[in-house]
Order: sequence, then C-alpha cells, then structure tokens
Amino acid sequence: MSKNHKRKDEQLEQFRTDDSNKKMTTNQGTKVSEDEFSLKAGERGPTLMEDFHFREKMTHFDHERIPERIVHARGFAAHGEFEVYDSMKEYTKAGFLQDPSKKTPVFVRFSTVAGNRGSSETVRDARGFATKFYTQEGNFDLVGNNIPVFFIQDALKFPDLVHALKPEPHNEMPQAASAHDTFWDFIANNQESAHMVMWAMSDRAIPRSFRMMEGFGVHTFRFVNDKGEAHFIKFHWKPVLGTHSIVWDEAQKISGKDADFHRGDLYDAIENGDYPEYELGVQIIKEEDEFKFDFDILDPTKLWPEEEVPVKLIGKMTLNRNVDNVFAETEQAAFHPGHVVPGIDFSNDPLLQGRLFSYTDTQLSRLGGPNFHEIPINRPVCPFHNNQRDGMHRMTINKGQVSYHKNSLADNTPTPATEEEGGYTHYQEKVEGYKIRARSDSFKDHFSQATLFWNSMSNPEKDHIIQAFSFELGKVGSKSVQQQVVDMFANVSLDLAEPVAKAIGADVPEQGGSNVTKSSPALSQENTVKTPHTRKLAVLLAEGFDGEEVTNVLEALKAAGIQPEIVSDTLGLKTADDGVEVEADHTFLTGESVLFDGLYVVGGSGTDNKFTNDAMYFIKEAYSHFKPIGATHDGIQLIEKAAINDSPGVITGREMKPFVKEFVEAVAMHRHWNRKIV
Ligand code: HDE
Repeated sequence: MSKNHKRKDEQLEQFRTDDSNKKMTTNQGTKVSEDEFSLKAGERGPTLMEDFHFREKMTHFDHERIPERIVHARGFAAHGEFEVYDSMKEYTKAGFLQDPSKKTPVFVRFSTVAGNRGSSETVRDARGFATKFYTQEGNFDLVGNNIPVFFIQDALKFPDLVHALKPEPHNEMPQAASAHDTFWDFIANNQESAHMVMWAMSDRAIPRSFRMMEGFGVHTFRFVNDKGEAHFIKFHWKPVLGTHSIVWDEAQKISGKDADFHRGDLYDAIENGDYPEYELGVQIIKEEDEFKFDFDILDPTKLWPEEEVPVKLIGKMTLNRNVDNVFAETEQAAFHPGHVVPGIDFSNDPLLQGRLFSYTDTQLSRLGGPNFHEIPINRPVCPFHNNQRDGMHRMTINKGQVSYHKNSLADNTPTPATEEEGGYTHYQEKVEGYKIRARSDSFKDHFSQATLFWNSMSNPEKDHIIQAFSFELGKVGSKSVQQQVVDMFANVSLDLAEPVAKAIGADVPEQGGSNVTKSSPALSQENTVKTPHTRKLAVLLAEGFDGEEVTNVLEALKAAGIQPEIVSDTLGLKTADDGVEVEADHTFLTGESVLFDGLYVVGGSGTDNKFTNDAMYFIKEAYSHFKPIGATHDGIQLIEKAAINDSPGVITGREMKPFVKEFVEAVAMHRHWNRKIV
C-alpha cells in the first residue's frame, strides 16, 4: 500500500514543468488569455457565470484579509541572524547559546499595541519586540516589549486591560491612543498598573526608531544547564545605536505626515546596509537568591534594577534582510512565549503562565486553523515529526498508515527523544499548595518601583512625563476619573501629581509622596549610547550656494555616518555659485522638519522671500524639538533671523574643520534639552 503511494507521488513529480514561462494562469494552471474584460453576452451585455477566471480572481480577492491581531496589529518585521559571544554552557544547554562561530537565523517583528493594522506608528504606546530564533533544536520565540514591566500581574485581567485601552465601543474612538476615559478609569481602579504607566507616559513610549529601542522579555524565565541546574533570568535587547525618543509634538505631527515613519526607517536602514544591531543581555539570579530582593522576582510589574543585578551581554543580533512579502511573512508570523528550546524554561509568573495559553489560541482564528506552523515563516529549520494530522490548510502530505503512538507497524516512530537525545524536559520545580484564587502579599507594593523610575529620570524626562499625563488626562471627560488618577500618582511623587493636577484643573492632592529615594541611572535615556550614525539631516539649500564648501561639509558628515538629504524650494538640480550642482531630494512640502534628526542650513545667494519663509518655519520647528542645527555662510543669516544663534546645539561656523567636528558632536547628542523655547 505505502509503496503504491510513493510511486504515485513520483509519477506526479516527473510531470512538473519548469516555471520560467511567466504566462498568467488560473490557480488550476490554465493559461489566461484575457485579464481586462470579463466574459459578456455581447459587448454591452451581461457578464456570464461561466467566466471561471473572473469568478476565481474575485473569490480570492474577496478573501484576501485575515483577522488582524487583537493587540499588536500594526507591525513591521525583518530577518537577521544571532551570534552568541561566548558559550553560555555554565547556565544553559540551549544549543544556539553554545558556539560563538554558529549563526542562528532570526525573524523580528516590531509593533505598536493598541492601534489597528493601518494606524499611525508614532503614537504613545508600548512597542512589541518579538524575536523568533530558528534554532537547530526548534524555534525559540522571545516575545517581548520595549518596556520591562507590564500593566497587570495576572493574565486573567488582560481582556479587561485591552478592552479599556482599545477605542471605546460605543463610538470606536480614539484610534491607537490611551488618552481616553476607559483606559484611565481602568488604571485608577487597577493600581498595579502604576509602574508601567510611568513608562508609558515617558519618552520610552515614543521611540525615535525601532533601531533605537531596548527590548525586554518582561517575565522571569529560567536558564537550565546540562546538569539540570537552574537560574532565574530576565532577557534584554540593547540597541547598539542607543535608546532614543522623539518629542510628543513631533510624534503627533509625524502621525499625519508619515504614518509609516517607523517601518520606513527600518526598511531604509536595511536597504542602505546600515543593519540594525542589538546585543542580547541576561540578568541572572541564583535559585537560592529568589527571596533576597525588596520585590518579588516573579512579579511582572517589577524590574530588576541593573545596578543590583547587572545585565550580562551574551550575544548580538543583526537585522540584515527585509521581508519579500509583508503579508506572507510579517502578518502570518505566529509568535508564542511557549515556543522554547531545551535550556530555557518558565517561571511561575502568573502573567507568563496565562500567555502560554493565549498565543496558540489566538492563531486558530487569526490564521484559520491548527496548521499555522507549516506556513513558511513559522516553520522550524530543524525537522519536525509527530502524529498530529489533518485540519484546515494542511500542507504536509503525511505518508503511511500509522499516525499514533505507540505502534509496531512503523517501528514505533516517531519516537520521543530522551533528555540526552535533546528531548525537552521541564525543570523539576517543587510545587505544593492549595488551589486558591489569590495574590501573594509580595505582589502588593505597586508604587515603590514607579517612584524608582521617577527618581531615575533627568529633569527634561520628568517634564515630558508631566506633560504626557497632562495631555492624556486632559483628553479624559470624567472629572472623577481625572481626580482618581491624580490621587493615585500622588503615591509616586507629589512633584508629579501637583503640576498634573494644576494642568487639568483637578484638586491638588494633599496626601501622598513616597519615601523611596533610590534611583537606577540605567533607566534614564540621558545615559544611553550617543552616536551620529544613521542620523537623518535636512540640508536647507537654495540656488547660488557655496559649492565647494557644501561638498566638503556633506562629505565630512557622511564620513561620520550622518545621512544628509537636500531640501529646497523645488525638486531638480540646484546650482552653486561655482557651478557645482546638487539634486534636491525633497521640497519644503515633502521634507518636513519632523522627519529629520537635525538641520544643516546652507541657504544661497539665490534665496528669495518664499524660500526664507519656508526655511524659517522649518528651522523654528526643528529648534522647538531640540534638534541639532548647523549653519555656514549664507545659512548663518537665516539662523540669526530666527534669533536662535548662540543656543545650545545650534552650531554656526565659517571655518569648515571646527564646524564639522562640533556639529557632528551636536548631532550625536540627539537632542539639546537645555535650550530656551520662546
Ligand atoms: Fe501579548 N499577545 N499578551 N504580551 N504580545 C499577543 O498574540 C497576551 C504581553 C506581545 O509580533 C497576541 O499573536 C496575553 C506581555 C507581543 O506577532 C495575544 C497577555 C508582553 C505581541 C497576546 C499578554 C506581550 C503580542 C495577539 C497577558 C511583553 C505581538 C496576537 C498575560 C512581554 C507578537 C498574537 C507579534 C501579541 C496575548 C501580555 C508581548 C492575544 C493574554 C507582558 C510583542 O495572544
């Protein structure tokens, strides 16, 4: 019987013809002779049912959409590779963490959480940072966020959180925004959210780029070595370009000017060969030290301060290939925190435990059945065999008569593997207790780490948090909810609650404050890596510019890794006084200041009123967003006209060398917060 099957398969294979002839066909392979006019009874007559090409094409189109993700619907992804620095044998037996000469392919999907699939990317929100490692021992998914803690402590509350965050059901507003009543009502009545809200109101929730975000596994996991010894761990991704954000006014404007800002940034960087890199870090706590901290290490609303538990950098991920097809890869990717490999295990974090159920379940409706692991982007690179069969969209043609364990007809294959053979064995944690619906007292301190975060912020970062609360609560209609939130955050700091209360016309809380004085410098973005590499610079240039100087400055900026793009009044060639020509990349209409990291103001002898007015708007806006601004010769007049010369981060120069050096440093600084905004 099975021999016959084999023969039939082979028979079919030998008839497959080569695919080089790109003629259009139906899905059944019949060549199509006409793809513009449906089959009609006469030139002006009705369309005929027998037009099988029309019916097939339209039916397929009618079913092109699949349900979007309930959360994290708006995402963008890229392929890459991961290499470990040194063997992690001491801590884990995970195969992909043993050999520094081995590369593991990865697929990373970044996302916002609240918005629909077509929403803007620069909204205030956490960002998903989900990585699939295609290891030789199976897929390992690190499904993390760019914020190291979460809103809730128990997965049972996730549907409530998401219902409160999503657009309100009676009018489906607002899209991709937490600035509305139900979200803040949930926060005030679920105070375990305090710490994550601090992050969500901070600059972390408006990142400059997916390339400049940290990633966190959030939950406590375990590393288990080949001796069966376990350590508690937390995963981190550290971007090589540092962690940087945009400002809120800019974020809102970009939402209108370029709703694809983050995907465009990632896509372009990879196409340019500026491959985004992230170091993988782990914090490690010995099993016997589980109770040595002033927080519960299983509580997902708590981080492990890096100063207390250092992050050990163990490897690097490089994203080096854009997807070929966003639907087939990014949209159909199915991540799952329960996709682990031997050497990586779970902890009893109740949020993690709940996630272990949810992710497969959601794919059943999103990807239409239980065979989503066969979609190319989800398929492991190592072989996989079991007795699971059939179901919607089954691709594999399983051969033979046996689909059960144990069996003798197929020599008892597939056979479970022993631990020595690489079989996954769960860490044998001793568990004893009553079945109860309760939360440990050690999970009940909701404010100390929220204050730790507040204490760790620089003054500009604190201002941004106050403004973010004032904006979000300013959009809340219910006075009661506003007051409840202000009173809640008085527990974090009165320095936060007071100005927010004043801004939104609420009563200034009389009680509150915190006795937490500790801070964690690693939490402030002021202390991150600063580099000019891949920074986008708008070069405001008019006819009659100084050709030699501009050529030299642009060369020097490029050598520092900066990416200048010419913005002028019109597209086309712009001619310098000395005949040098450059081509404009944007006009003032298409190249808005919010889309750049800084400006180099060149001007030119041909500057007219229109150019000056447009440039002035550009300069003032970039200035108000604290961006680096450089100017030489004719450009200096524009800077003087804007009355911003001598301000921090505004570099003017007539000598090229010192100008370039100072300006590159200013670009690397990212933003110049100590600037007076008039
Ligand atoms: Fe998710 N989450 N989540 N989540 N999550 C989903 O899975 C869920 C949580 C995260 O790019 C869903 O395939 C529950 C924390 C990312 O495809 C769903 C709980 C963290 C992504 C789901 C959480 C995340 C998701 C929706 C509370 C950071 C996008 C579609 C227990 C560590 C992955 C899907 C991608 C997606 C459930 C909380 C990260 C519904 C029940 C905490 C990055 O299964």
